[in-house]
Amino acid sequence: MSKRALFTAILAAALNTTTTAQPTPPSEKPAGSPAKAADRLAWWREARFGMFIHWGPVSLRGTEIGWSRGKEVPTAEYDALYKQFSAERFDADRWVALAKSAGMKYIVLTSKHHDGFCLWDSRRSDYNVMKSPLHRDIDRELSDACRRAGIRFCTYYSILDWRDPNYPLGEAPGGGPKIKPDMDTYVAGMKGQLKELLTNYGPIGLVWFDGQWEAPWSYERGVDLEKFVRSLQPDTIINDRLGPGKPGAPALGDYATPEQTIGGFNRDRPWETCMTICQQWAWKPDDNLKPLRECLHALVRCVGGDGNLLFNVGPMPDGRIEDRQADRLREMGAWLEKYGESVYATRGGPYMPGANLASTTRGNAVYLHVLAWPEGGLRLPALGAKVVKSAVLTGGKASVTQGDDALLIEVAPSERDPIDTIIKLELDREGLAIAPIASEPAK
Ligand code: JFZ
Repeated sequence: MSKRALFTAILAAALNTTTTAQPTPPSEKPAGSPAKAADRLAWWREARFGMFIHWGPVSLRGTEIGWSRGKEVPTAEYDALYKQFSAERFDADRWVALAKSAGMKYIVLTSKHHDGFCLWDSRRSDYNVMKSPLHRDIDRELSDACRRAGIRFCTYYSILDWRDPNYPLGEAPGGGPKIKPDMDTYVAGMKGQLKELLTNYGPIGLVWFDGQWEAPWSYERGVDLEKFVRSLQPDTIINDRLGPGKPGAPALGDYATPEQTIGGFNRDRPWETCMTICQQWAWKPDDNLKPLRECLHALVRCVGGDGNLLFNVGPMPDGRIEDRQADRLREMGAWLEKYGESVYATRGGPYMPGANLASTTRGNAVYLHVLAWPEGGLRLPALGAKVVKSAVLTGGKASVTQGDDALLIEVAPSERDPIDTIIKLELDREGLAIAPIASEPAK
């Protein structure tokens, strides 16, 4: 071997890459190709955990954002709330610091929800935060704070707008019928707003569309919108709520968005569950807060299914996030601080999530998250790989018995973790090379 080849080999080993498998340069990957999508999605897949924020003048009432307009809150009243929206205690750095201490890697802000209120300084609508006593560009402050902290800033944008006079459904500003709505004019305005969001606030990690299900919208408009977003930020990720599905046509967007439920195991189509830490998306006084166990199980079940969790908080009208919600998030962060190796940058499987178990894998390691212990220990179908080493990350020792058809895992009751006993198995091969296995024993 020449000196140069030897040097290259050592460097490659140090970087843990091979000299043969060169990734295709981005320029050679056609836009819209699966390889391009995989590149785009890489950071997000590793991140696994993000913060969703639903906020706006409606928090003054404590009712649901968008949906309570013209229902619990009469339309004229709802539309006038922005005049009292002062949020004196809004502090972007505090929100971002909280997300960070929760172990979250990205933040998705409701820049515009179904009620049409814009949290940024939009030239395309007077119904925006600069017209409130708050008078601060929330997207600006939050995106800047995110950049400082190394968190990806992302935006939620509702395709439907029940207040906009040009959008054909909903009620006119202040209530009553809309006089001459026009969808093409509306879409032009929407693109104008998206152009503001996608050019004035730095790189946007992802665009979380919503409100795509009403009749004025269509699959074709979704295709056009996806192209438009990519023309402005080719590397941004886009969720699937870009439009209604169309039989036989390709799915829109980069990933699926199960809501308030854990997505099913899927290693092909990326997905992200969005879920509230309480029950309502926007802040509601004394809303039911999920216990820590439920929060962590949601996270672990998502990751075990090869998905992400976008966990939602609703800040209060004064701009602060409730202490009890913040405490819960920090508890999750403390847990991730200890056991993050079994979550971040892992893939779901090889065991698919079941009643008692979720599992994740990275390299030759497989992490078993035991969420409940069956009588007589955990009895799983065989892995089809040899376990060469085991450890219990949450403390104690596991006995691992490898049979031809079954893998038996036992941890003494006193050493089981009440929330999640995490057992790390080292295999004789890569966990991802193993085809997904049902986690219930074969009958
Ligand atoms: C949507 C929003 O409507 C909701 O406010 C929140 O932002 C969530 C993340 O996404 O969820 C929906 C969408 C559609 C219906 C209900 C909730 N629907 O058609 O009944």
